[in-house]
Amino acid sequence: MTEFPANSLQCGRYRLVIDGPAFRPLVMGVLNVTPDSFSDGGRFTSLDAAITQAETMIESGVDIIDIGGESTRPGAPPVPVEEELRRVMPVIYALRDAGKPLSIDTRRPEVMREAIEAGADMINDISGFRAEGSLRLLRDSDCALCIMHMQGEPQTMQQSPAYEDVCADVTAFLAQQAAAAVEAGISRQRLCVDPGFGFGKTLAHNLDLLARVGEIQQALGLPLLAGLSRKSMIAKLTGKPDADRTAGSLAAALFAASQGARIVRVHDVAETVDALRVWQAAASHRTHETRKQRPA
Ligand code: 7PJ
Repeated sequence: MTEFPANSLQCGRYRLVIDGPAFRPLVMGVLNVTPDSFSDGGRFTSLDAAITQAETMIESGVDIIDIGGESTRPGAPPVPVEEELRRVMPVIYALRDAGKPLSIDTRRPEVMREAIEAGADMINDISGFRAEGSLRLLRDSDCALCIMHMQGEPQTMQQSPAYEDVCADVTAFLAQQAAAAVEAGISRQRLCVDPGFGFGKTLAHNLDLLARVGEIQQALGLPLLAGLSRKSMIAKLTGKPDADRTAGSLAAALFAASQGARIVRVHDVAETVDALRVWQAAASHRTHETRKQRPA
């Protein structure tokens, strides 16, 4: 397994183990907060729905809850900052004592600031903290930062993604933003990186990156988070665009974990936790057997 300078990720109120004998890949569960909706009869708010979903994730063994109030799917229209805050903040207040690290999926410094003040443990930024002032405002907290690579902007990023060398380009961007974070006074122990599957990438780009997750992580010396769950690449590979993407997403998560990814970001938490447990029992048993046969 890759050796890191540190075997933990500083994540607000938590220190997450990301290496060493006690390590197992961490599962980040996606909690999308949609605008309030009214169902027949009673009032069914998005806050109630989000809390229920978070409770289910916790029972299923989630390690980090990733709260997002801005849809960043390809082609999605932008959400005003006030609306993003209105969606996300009540969920942070409702879940901050739930016993799990809370990550906030946002690109906006205003949302980052309020989320950190309310007790968020991690900021997950699909734009890799390119917004002016975002790194500076996080300096004095101890939250984790997930630096993700995205080419272009969500509305247009899938129109014609192009790279000289996708793995080299993505690695260079992540290294540059990690250096900018350190320059801004943020310890490397608070950083993780993400190649940003599906964010300005063709299927071929995504497969190149997935195959080289281990190399990218090694080159940066930072824990890598892989978000493959329900992405369009899964539908493209199965050839069933409208079908359930769970099985394909599980295969992708296990492959990323087998390449050394430290965190997987998923929608299907219970299924992913089970799959990782089985994979890891077999993988660590094999390592153990190999050590017995060939003493160091
Ligand atoms: C990702 C994300 C991802 C990280 C989204 C979706 C689109 N954050 N936020 N990595 N994807 N770090 O879930 O399909 O891949 S939103």
